[in-house]
Amino acid sequence: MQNPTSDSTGDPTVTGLTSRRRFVLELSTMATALAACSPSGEPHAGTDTATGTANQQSGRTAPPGTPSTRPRNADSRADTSLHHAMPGASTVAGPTPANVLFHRFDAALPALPTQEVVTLHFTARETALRVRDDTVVAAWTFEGDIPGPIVHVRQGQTVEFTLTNAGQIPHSMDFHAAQIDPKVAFRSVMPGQSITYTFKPKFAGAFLYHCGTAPVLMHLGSGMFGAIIVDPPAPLRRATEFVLIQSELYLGAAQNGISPFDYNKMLGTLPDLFAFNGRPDQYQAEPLRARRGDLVRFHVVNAGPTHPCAFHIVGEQFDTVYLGAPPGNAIHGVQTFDVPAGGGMVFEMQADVAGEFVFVNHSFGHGQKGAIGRLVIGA
Ligand SMILES: [Cu+2]
Repeated sequence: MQNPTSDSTGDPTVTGLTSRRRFVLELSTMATALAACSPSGEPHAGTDTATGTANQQSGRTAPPGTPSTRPRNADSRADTSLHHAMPGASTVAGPTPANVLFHRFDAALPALPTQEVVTLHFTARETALRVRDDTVVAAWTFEGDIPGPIVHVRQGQTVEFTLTNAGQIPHSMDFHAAQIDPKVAFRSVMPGQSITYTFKPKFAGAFLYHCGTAPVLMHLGSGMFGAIIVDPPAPLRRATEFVLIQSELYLGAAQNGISPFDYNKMLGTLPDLFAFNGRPDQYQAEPLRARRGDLVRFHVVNAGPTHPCAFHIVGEQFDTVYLGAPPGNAIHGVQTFDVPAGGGMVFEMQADVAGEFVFVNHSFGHGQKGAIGRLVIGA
């Protein structure tokens, strides 16, 4: 197996590049390192159905836009930028925008499965997705949506995860709830192939998952993220529970009605839009609902890829914010708390007062761009 590191330094196909191109390559290498951001604890053996296929040793350089014939790396450095022209923007080969209907993303926390081994099988695919009435994006997705499915497990359960890549480029899966060898488990999966690995969440909390294929910024910024909510062994107080995943949208000029996610804009870190659960303002249009007297629990995860989320509810205070590993690390009487990019925290409020409450990223330029919604407390 070729040492993937050598690709970014000594590969003759990389020589003679412009300084800007070289910067992008260096950035993608750095992004790959950032993909392995879970601490490496006790290693679990990842099993990979993607190894040992044709093209394994060809070593040829594919022209831009065609499948790579380079050796497959044993980690997530099976890099879309080292062997192809860097995709400046996301692309899809899906249906025309007229066929892409808007659907609201359900923010309710799904029920907890009861079995000891929770089996998940996600498919990565690139597809057109309508995120507003007037905006269809070229989305890179898990299970065809932004965000991917909300996963809910309990500490002590084992997650057996399989990723099948039905897309056109390599993808991978990095669970922040896992402590696992990222070079094995989080490595890229080639189109048409699959990878399976297992992990047992060590801590309760609200965790991000995302594609870790380099450049991570591009894959994360094009929609490949979601949340895994891990309950502690002893359940928290009964509550009405929601999951909100903040993300940023950096859009290029629409072509044939589809707006690509723009890599250079992502590098510029000035988003066009923000969203909770993939769609700007969707919970303004149709609010979340709870009843007076409920404990309302928000699992707030920030996919970024770059900016924090200053989570706040107008007219309310958080009785408790769990900074990590609930029920530990609790602070009380909180007005606003930042959830960093790549992080997740659990917010609780007692719905003593009926009314309409706006939840918002109180970095208001970002709230105004779509990270805002309504919570209606009925009588
Ligand atoms: Cu990906």
